[in-house]
Amino acid sequence: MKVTALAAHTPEAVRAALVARGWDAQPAWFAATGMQPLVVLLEDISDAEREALVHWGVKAGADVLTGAGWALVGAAASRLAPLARPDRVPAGLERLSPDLGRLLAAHAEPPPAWEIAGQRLALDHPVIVGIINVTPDSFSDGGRFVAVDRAIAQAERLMADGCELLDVGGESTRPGATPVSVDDEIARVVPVIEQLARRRLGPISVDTRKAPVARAAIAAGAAVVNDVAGLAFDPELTPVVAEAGVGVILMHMRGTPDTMDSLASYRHVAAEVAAELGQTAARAELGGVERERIVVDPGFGFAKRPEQNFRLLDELASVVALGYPVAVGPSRKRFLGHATGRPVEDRDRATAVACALAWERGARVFRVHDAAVAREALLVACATTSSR
Ligand code: PMM
Repeated sequence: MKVTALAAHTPEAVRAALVARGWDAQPAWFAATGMQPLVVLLEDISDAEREALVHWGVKAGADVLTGAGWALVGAAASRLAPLARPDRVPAGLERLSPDLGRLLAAHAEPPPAWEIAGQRLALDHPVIVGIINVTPDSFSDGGRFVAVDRAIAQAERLMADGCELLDVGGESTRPGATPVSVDDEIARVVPVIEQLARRRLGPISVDTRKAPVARAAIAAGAAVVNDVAGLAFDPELTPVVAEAGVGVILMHMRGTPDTMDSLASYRHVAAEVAAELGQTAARAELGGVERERIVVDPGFGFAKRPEQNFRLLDELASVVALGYPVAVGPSRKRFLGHATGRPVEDRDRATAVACALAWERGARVFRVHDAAVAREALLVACATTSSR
């Protein structure tokens, strides 16, 4: 007899073993994803539901750990599947089916594309978003044309380095940054977006929390709104996004850039961020934003301490399981400096590694300052995980 351990973190190992033994590709893939172990945390459950779960777990051969109001269920996806089917779910566990069904569907078939205004971005490879910050100092020193020219040069470099989206922002969201008025923010971003659109550089995203800025940016040619506040800062922004049919990045944070550092308190950061982002996305859908246009982002550095950012990165699967494409923006952030000791201007290699780790855990969209080095890391990560 010969015994070989197969990699359990990816269905590719089982798929390859089956295909090597004559299985067809598709059934091999379904069997492989079915065999993959999943762990699901259930909260706000009743005593009767706990009891029903324990009974089911014994029969199904699943691990069930429970306490007052919660249960952790660990089993292969194929064993959990009956719980997600209204016709097969055991009595007393009916309440579980809809959410578990969504989770299993996201696991088996992640979103293939992201719909932005006028185009769809395929997600079978890393989508790199280049950052164009239209910084205030460009205004004090020389006026708008200097800023626009610099932004165009940066955009040309980012596109040449493989970006598929350019994210233009006119408001710093760092803690303690001076607030920018709507008029100033529009005056910063709109001339840049107009010039990018005129030169067919893009598609373009606008990094803003404010409806009037988004409206002006969309009129100038933006196809995506990237909101670090997840549409919670300006109630008028949801209808703007919904009516324009643009793509949207909903980022997780707590409070505002001024208050967020005091709100970085979590018992289990990945589970809480995923739950809060799930609510944010559900609110956006209720407000009329189409599901296919939504990307969620865990918001590295926003209301998170360094060690919390690393936990969140490692446990990104909780956010991926929401079923929306996931974007990450670790670029040059403080937590990377915390691990490497490097200053902000020397964190692009660390950024690239964080992007590769995030890809492997299911992220598909990567917001970076230096696209060339991130792209190399992501090409290696993508080639490693996409053997089919
Ligand atoms: N980070 C910053 C700004 N905008 N948008 C998204 N979607 N995700 C992020 O992580 C994010 C963002 C702050 O970083 P910067 O000041 O270096 O642009």
